[in-house]
Amino acid sequence: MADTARAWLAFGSNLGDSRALVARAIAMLTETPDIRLVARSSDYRTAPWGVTDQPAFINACAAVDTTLDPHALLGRAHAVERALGRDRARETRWGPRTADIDIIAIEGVTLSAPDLTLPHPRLFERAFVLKPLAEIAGGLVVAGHSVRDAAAKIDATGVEKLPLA
Ligand code: PH2
Ligand code: MG
Ligand code: MG
Repeated sequence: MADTARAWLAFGSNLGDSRALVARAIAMLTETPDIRLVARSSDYRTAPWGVTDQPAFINACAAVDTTLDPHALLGRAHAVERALGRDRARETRWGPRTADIDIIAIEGVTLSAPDLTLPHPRLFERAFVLKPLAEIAGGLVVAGHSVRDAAAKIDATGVEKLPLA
């Protein structure tokens, strides 16, 4: 059997029915045998970061176990984004999108490729990732930093945990 690694993923949407799109993205990505859903956070409504003049996002995080290598996992994530209406050719950096799936970290992997850096280089700047991630992986240590501690310290203004839909 192929090796299995734990991976932590961040999901976001701020176009269309964003809560449904995030749920759909998690379901589509994990309905294949080589990516198994381990845990999923609550949804969060979050103020836009980076480009602030755009609608609020829905964000969530998930933990998965996968036999895929990092680039194969990224390819699956991009395919799900496309299936949910995302068109990378027509969007701006940090701008509005129907579905965004970011790989935050993969157990035992550090990687610096043109299309993928692991762990995610902006994790510790982003309350919209740290808060949901701490809910499902508080004990996780990324690049020597505890996710739980970082989530407790970061300014989380505009990050609101939502009740189950
Ligand atoms: N994603 C971005 C840019 N800004 N802001 C929030 N709150 N949540 C996001 O997921 C997000 C963002 C680009 O991927
Ligand atoms: Mg992305
Ligand atoms: Mg993103």
